[in-house]
Amino acid sequence: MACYLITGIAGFIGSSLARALLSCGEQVRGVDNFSTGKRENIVEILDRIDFREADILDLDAMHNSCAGVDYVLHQAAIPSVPKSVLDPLGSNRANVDGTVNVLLAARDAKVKRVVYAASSSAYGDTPTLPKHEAMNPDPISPYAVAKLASEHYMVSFYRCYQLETVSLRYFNIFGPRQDPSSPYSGVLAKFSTAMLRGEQPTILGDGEQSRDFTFIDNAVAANLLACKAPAAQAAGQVFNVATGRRVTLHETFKSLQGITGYSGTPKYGPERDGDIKHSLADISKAAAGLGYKPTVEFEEGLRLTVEWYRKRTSDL
Ligand code: UD2
Repeated sequence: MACYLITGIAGFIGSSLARALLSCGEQVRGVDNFSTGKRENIVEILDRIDFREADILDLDAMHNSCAGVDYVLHQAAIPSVPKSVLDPLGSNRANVDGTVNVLLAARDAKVKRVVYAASSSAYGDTPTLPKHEAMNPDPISPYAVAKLASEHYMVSFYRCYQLETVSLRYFNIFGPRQDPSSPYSGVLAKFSTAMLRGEQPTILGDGEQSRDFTFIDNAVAANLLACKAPAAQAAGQVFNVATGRRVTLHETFKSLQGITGYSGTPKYGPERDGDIKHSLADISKAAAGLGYKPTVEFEEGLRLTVEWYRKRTSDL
């Protein structure tokens, strides 16, 4: 049994990782400051995890949290492009300074490996598709810059201190427990819940933008593989975590009409500042280096997600 520290454990991805690790019989410790995470995401597992309410900006708390840990899964972040455009300093603090704290604490505690939640936003709006890891990054939003800076810190800590680090560039992860209620929530959480309530979702832009939407179980599997992959293949490396297929918002809206039964039309609003037009991953590096293979395709993931929200529509 290994001990895992999950930063951002009360978030959508952090709490999903915790559940998966518990079901494998692993020991789970977690930190969260509830800035975007929610207590309800971990309430059912609180008696089985070592939870500490703490901010990753608190270096002492990070040192305490890393003591005796084998693997750190660093998910804590302020994950939003538009929020970072409004508050670049706040984004930088959480997404860069916070990461450096986690790395320092992990280095000092001699953890075996740190796996980091990087972002596909690092690629920016370069026209080449699919995006592969050897391409030059070209971030647009402050969020994308911060996520890329933290990736560089991951590599730096491997080179300077031999702390094994792996960055996973998540491509629009979605699924149960993703918060639909904030103005900065992911589009699938917002669309699914709006359409279940019979409300019009808002498409920002022309609806022809596309994403490699990736169901949560695939991201969870990638993290577990990234902990165990041989260092020669994984340490100091960056990997795309995606499905290798993209869908437009219009296509997504149509799929959701079928699943939710919503028969109305969408509204349209202005394109967001810092938005990316098309995003699609080449996942061959993760396949070769980590043994990663997506197991849940987009439509199936969408069905599972809507089912989960449907059971909770009364609370939405
Ligand atoms: C970026 C990253 C993603 C992750 C995420 C964290 C890219 C390609 N992806 O996601 O990997 O790091 O940031 O937040 O950079 N939209 C609407 N209506 C809405 C909400 C959104 O039309 O109500 C549009 C939005 O303008 C965008 C698309 O939906 O074109 C996806 O938006 P999102 O906020 O779900 O995710 P995105 O792509 O900014």
